[in-house]
Order: sequence, then structure tokens, then C-alpha cells
Amino acid sequence: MSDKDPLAQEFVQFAVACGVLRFGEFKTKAGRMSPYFFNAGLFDDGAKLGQLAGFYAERLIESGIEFNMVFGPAYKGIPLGAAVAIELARRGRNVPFAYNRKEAKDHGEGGTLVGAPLKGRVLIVDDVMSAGTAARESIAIIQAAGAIPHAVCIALDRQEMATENGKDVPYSAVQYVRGQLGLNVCAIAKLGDLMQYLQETDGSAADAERVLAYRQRYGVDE
Ligand code: OMP
Repeated sequence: MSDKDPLAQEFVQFAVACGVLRFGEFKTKAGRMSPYFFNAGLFDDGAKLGQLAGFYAERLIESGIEFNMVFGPAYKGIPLGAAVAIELARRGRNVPFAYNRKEAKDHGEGGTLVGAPLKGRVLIVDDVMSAGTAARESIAIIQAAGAIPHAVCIALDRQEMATENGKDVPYSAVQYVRGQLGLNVCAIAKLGDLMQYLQETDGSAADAERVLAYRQRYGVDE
């Protein structure tokens, strides 16, 4: 087993305590039956959201990734991006922040982008990347505005095969975004950290076994 990542372990414990990370039987967007699910919508009060933003900021600063602004893709990325921008400013890194609407507005200020103009190297903040659909949409929006999609920071990397036209492919969405699209990607925690938590910290043996079986079936090698 690889070395422990203390930030990731702390985050997994936090996500379990918040009920965001659960073990059981869940159907993913790709139609897989997963023994765990990460529902970031359950970071649902100010304290939890603030703590979550602290984990993102910590990981981002540690990664050394340079960026000029933060983009939070609709819907889930909007509060996440906002919270991360606030936390970065609190730590002395005040950067502009923008997000998109899903539907274009035809009155008032119009358009689909809200906040600071998209410029320079943009960091996308999101919860989970599964097939990478949301990441691809954000990349297109950023490019269309003439800015550079530079990096993605997510809370959990499920480290499992992406799907293309309903078929499994031998790489994850994170690997695709990093390798094929050339963006930096960082995650607060990964499936490997979750397994370490189950095996060494606080998990049930049955959950650990189910997650291992899932990883053997759908996991990708790093
Ligand atoms: P992509 O936009 O295809 O990368 O998928 C991201 C989506 O996966 C999220 O918006 C959720 O709907 C979903 N999801 C989770 O949020 N947590 C999980 O643990 C697993 C999934 C999933 O369905 O794969």
C-alpha cells in the first residue's frame, strides 16, 4: 500500500462524518452499481462548506499549480468555486471568480457567464469527475471566451474507467483530461485513499471488500 496522504485521510474522514461519502449500493451516471457514492451536495451548511473550501485550498497551494482565476461550472461547481475563491483570498491569494448559467438569459446583462471576465489561465473547481462531461463543457466555455483552460481541482477522483458512447475505455476521465487535453488535475482524495481509510482507519471489512472488488472491475492503473 502506498504512503498515507494525511490531507486525503483527513478529508475522507470529514466526508464520511458529513454523510457525503456513503457506503452501500448506488447507481452511477455511467450505470455502474457502486459500493460507495460521494454526494457533495450534502456539504450543506456554512461550516461544512467552509471546511471543504479549506481542503481544496490546501491541495491547490500544495500542488503548486499556477492559475489566474477560478471558474465554477453550473450547478454544483458554483458554490464550490465561490467558496474556494473566498478561502484563497483569506490565505492571501485573491483571484477573480466566474461561473456559468445553464440557460442563456435574453434580458438584463444577457449571456451565460457571470462574474469576472474569463482571462488567462483558468482553474475549474468541481466535485467529482466521472465521465468528464462537465469538465469538457467547462473547457469549451473557457476556450470560447479566449481564455486558457489550465487546471481542474476536484474533491474526489474515483480512479475508474471513463465511458465513451456507453462503452468502458481503459483510462479515467482524470487521465483523459490530463493526458489528452493537457490540463493539470488535482484531487483532494482518490479512491486509493478511500480504500486506505476503509482498511486502516474506520471501515467495515465488508465495505472494504466491496470497494476492492469494484476497483478490480472498473479501476484504472495510475
Ligand atoms: P461527469 O460530469 O460525467 O464527469 O460526472 C460527474 C457526475 O457524477 C456528478 O455530477 C454526479 O452526478 C455523479 N457522481 C457523483 O457525484 N458522485 C459519485 O460518487 C459518482 C457519480 C457518478 O454518477 O459517477
